[in-house]
Amino acid sequence: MRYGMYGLFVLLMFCKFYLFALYNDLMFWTMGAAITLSGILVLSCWTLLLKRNAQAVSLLVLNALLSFIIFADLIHFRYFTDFITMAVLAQSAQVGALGGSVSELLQWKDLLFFVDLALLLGITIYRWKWLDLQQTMRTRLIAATIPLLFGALLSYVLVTGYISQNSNKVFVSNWWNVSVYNVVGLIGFHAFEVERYVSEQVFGKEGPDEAQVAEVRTLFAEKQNSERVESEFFGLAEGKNVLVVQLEAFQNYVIGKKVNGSEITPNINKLIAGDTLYFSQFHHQVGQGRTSDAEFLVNNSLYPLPSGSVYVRHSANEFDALPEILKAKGYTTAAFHAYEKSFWNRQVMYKNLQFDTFYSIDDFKEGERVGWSLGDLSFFEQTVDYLEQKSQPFYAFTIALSSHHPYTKVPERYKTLQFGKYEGTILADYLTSIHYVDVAVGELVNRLKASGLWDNTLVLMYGDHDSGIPMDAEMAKFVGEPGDELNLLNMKNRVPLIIHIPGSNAKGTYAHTVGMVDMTPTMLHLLGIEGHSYYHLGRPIFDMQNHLVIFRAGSATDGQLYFKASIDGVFNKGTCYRTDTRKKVAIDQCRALAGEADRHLKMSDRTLKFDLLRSLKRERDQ
Ligand code: GP9
Ligand code: MN
Repeated sequence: MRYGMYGLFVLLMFCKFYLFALYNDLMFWTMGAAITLSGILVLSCWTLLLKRNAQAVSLLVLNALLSFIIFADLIHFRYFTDFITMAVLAQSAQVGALGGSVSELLQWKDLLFFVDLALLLGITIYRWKWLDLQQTMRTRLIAATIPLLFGALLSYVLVTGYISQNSNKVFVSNWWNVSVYNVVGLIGFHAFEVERYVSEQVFGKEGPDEAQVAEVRTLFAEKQNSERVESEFFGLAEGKNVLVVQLEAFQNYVIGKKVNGSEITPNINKLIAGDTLYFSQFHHQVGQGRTSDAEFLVNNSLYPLPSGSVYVRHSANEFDALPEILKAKGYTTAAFHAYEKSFWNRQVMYKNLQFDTFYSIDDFKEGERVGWSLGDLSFFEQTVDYLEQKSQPFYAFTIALSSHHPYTKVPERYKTLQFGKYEGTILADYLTSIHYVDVAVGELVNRLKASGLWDNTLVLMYGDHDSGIPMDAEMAKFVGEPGDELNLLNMKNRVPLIIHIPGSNAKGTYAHTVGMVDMTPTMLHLLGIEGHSYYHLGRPIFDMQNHLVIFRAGSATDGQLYFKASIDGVFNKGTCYRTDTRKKVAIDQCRALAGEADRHLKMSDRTLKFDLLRSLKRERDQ
């Protein structure tokens, strides 16, 4: 009978996890089913050690507990397309946000998660009077060990099999909780997430000591001093709306270039030739957090993490974020991205950064699909419709997506470029999708002009990161770029930055070295907001001087030198180039540059790891 109860428990729980996947349209069969079964066995095997009545009660309690967790995840998922995480539990505001709508999220079919409990309670009470069968502890030990070993081994084989076939990126970068769930199931996801949270937030918290905090303070103080840039651009866009347009994988080398006689980006080229500023030596600085790192850099002026995304790992931290700063100055803030709202943990992070509203895929009408989701053309059109309704001034942060790897899903009518011998290659697909995005940008600008927004909105447009396409000298030549070693290296890091300042005829191309970390201070500068009390690691780009640009892997450039860090981070194994001759020079010449890069990254990491802005901001605001 005790095995009967155990078997019944395993079956019931398996069905509930299956229902959870079914209700939420998530993957389950094969990998999901096997990993779920192994999880249930490991979690419950200990009950076989108990005497019969104690076992029945334990199974009942365990069932109730797991059912409650599945149910809570179910409700949360219906609303947020995400599972409950420790960070969400820690951020009571999130739970509060759902508060009002919980009753609307409940459905009658959810009762299926609980009907068995009443029945099992009945059976347990009914059997209570029966004599406990005497089983030796030894028999019980063997009975409990079997599901434990089987379950543990099964999970081990499944997860290590997955990692060796793919990689462990899904756990390290952790771009989407649903992707982790697809590998390890719901029990596995919570085990993974709780372990990471506890090791980072509970055990990883010792320190920093006073000296370490002092080092962080010193760096911020240096930056705050260098924020005081005198320029004719200060306050040029004071009181105006701000629209940031982040374009997916949009590299700088396509700007102004032709393939077989046709411009790749005719609309953007026209924009650059008109009343906009174009920064040709603007660098992305993202790490594993890719799009989310670009968003983070641009809105917070801190560096991304050495592994994973700040959006996922530190979404509960305190930041000196641009939306928060602008909100305090009376701005309405909104983020727009036509994709799942839980991807990169955006909906949690956006609340924290103080975006009032997040328009995700749920808020966009159906339209032409390109790549992963709604095409940028329709995305921009609908975004402008929303912007027209916004109270002003607004800060709108928009993230386009159509030019996402693998660049293959562009509708036929945009496939007008000819690629000669590169026809059919990933480079051709990439340039075609960029060409489509250019059409979308052209339409965005038309709409902004037609709605009158163009004349009272500061618009900043840039690419989020590289395309991931390895370029050789011949490919570089094909897109009109020099094929030397340094340029091939740096082509990857350069994305375009275009700024439209309303009501001014500021224009021209600027070729000093700048980076994403400079964006928040730059926007504050244009808006006429003194930036020197904020905790940012960038500086306004209107000093018209080369800036220190640091890449996450420890490479860096100051406009004169370019230091390429080695994979293992050993300084002497790195490479040092001069940017004017584009030739390698003795590694020692890059020592100071590499040291500064290392210091900035370390201080930024420390700030994030220990949530130092919480106390620094408190001291400042007192
Ligand atoms: C999807 C988008 C993905 O929301 O952010 O882009 P990626 O991070 O893979 O570049
Ligand atoms: Mn991206």
